[in-house]
Amino acid sequence: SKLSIDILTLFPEMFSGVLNSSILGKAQEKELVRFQLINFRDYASNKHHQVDDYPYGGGGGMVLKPEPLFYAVEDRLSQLPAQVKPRILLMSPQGEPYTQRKAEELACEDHLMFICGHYEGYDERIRQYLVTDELSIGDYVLTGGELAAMVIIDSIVRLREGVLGNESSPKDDSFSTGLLEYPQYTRPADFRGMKVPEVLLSGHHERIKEWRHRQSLYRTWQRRPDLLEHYPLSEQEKAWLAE
Ligand code: 6GU
Repeated sequence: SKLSIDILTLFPEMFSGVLNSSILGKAQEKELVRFQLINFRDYASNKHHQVDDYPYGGGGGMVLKPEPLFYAVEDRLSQLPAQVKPRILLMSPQGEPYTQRKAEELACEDHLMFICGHYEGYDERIRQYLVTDELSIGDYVLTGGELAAMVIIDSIVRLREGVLGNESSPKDDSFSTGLLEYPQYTRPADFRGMKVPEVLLSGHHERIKEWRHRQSLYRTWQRRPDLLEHYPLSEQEKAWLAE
């Protein structure tokens, strides 16, 4: 079935390239997903279409006013059947760290609403009374939530049935297997003396499978030891890492 995604932003033009290209563009053509871009400046009650204001109590920066976002969300909800209760996702560096697990959870929904702020903070009442999930894509600061929303949307849409070809199954994704991916090679077998590992040319499917698993494990141990804390190692796997 179709996933509806509404995106509330002051910069809808930022999304056109990402949503209309490649896999996401194809997913729209196949009617597996639809995107609705909403400029919440259109809902500013103020005659200057003002969406932000100075913080009460002073201090630097500006704060997004509640009215434009509440009115934009309420207008959109009024267009939907009453039983539809979309998750309302706020993009913010103060949010819950976004993970593959969260992507899998959100990919089960049929309607999502993203709220993207830019430069500034959100009036706390937006979090308290409007939003269901506040999400961060990592410990660094972006100028706005738009790039974060694009990252999250991409990770959700690719999990929907029919979006990816059979070539790439979400079941094989690093964070679903719990390990990083193994090294891959294609032709030529020898490029300027840089050779493809012998085992991959051997045709021994059992040996290839074992080599790949060892590579995944070793790479995870070297680069992301934190991932192994939740991965129960077999005696064989412990022995490989000890070598
Ligand atoms: Cl969701 N928004 C912004 N502005 N910065 C971020 C972020 C989100 N996640 C990490 N940094």
